[in-house]
Amino acid sequence: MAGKFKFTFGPWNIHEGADVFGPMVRKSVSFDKKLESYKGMGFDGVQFHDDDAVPVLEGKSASEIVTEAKSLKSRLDNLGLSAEFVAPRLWEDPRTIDGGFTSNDSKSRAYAMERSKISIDIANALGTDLIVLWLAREGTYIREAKDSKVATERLAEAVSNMLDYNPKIRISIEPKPNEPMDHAYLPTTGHAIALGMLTSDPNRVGVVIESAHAILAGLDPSDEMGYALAHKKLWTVHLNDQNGLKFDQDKAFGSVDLRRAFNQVRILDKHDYGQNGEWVGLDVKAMRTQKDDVATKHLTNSREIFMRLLDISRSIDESYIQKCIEARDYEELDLFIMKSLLA
Ligand code: XLS
Ligand code: MG
Repeated sequence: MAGKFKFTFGPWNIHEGADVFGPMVRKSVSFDKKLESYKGMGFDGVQFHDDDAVPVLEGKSASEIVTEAKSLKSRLDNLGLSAEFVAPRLWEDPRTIDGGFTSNDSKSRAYAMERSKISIDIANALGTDLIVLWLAREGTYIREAKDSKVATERLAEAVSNMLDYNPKIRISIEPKPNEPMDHAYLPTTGHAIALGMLTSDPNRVGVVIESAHAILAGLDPSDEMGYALAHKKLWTVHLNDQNGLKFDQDKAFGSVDLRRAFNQVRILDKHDYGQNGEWVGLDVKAMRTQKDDVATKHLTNSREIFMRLLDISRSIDESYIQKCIEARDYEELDLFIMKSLLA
């Protein structure tokens, strides 16, 4: 238990505070200013959507896109930052109203595929082999709208096409059970890993586990992580927190349930997460009430909580835990963990 962790977040995690019920409440921070803030806050890597890296993809040729991505790569190099992954943003275009890969319209499916290939080119130019697929609209509002067997086959085919397009990339699927859809096709870690088995190269398909998404599925994020670790499929994480079954809150890590956060840190540390270059990614939103000059505290707080929980986990009396387990005295273990968190 002595590994070192390195952290990332995406530029969308510094935001203006708009929500579905109201407009922006903070000034926009330029992309360059955001990048300049990473190191000072203790972050060494950046997560990207395709159009975070190359804004306004529409109308640009493939070579223009790659040139722009390469110039971003040198800016990252100058700042001492690495790109962690690139994710195609498949949920905002009018062509993906009914989903991308699982759309009933073949033109939409073709668009989703083209856009995903562009993301791969961008990742390549940014020097990362990791593609994240958060499949926002791959699901339904009503059961009868799509055929779930066909949809699953279409997802597998799309992932295979991406793998075949570039033999070096790895794809981490980010499961989420709902929102924006009523039901999403890849709701859990198990679904994501199993989908990988239907593709042309299962070895290159893994998962990213977002704490809030697991909680929304009624699952414990640390157990989901353990499941993925056992399959050697946990290639990145999106840590945050979530207060029960409601909209996806992306709260600061540990801010709702410290013990749940503790167990995520613990399972990662116990099984040497990071030894193969995996990053600790955050996906957190600032509260809308936060003023401009203090609108990055959710990021630094999340990182601080991770490090403090790591300290607790590493200094805890493991032999006492073992004793409780041997005696099958889980009440005693329960209190011991709570006291350790209170200390
Ligand atoms: C949204 C997702 C998104 C992905 C990247 O809920 O978490 O942020 O991580 O597309
Ligand atoms: Mg996420």
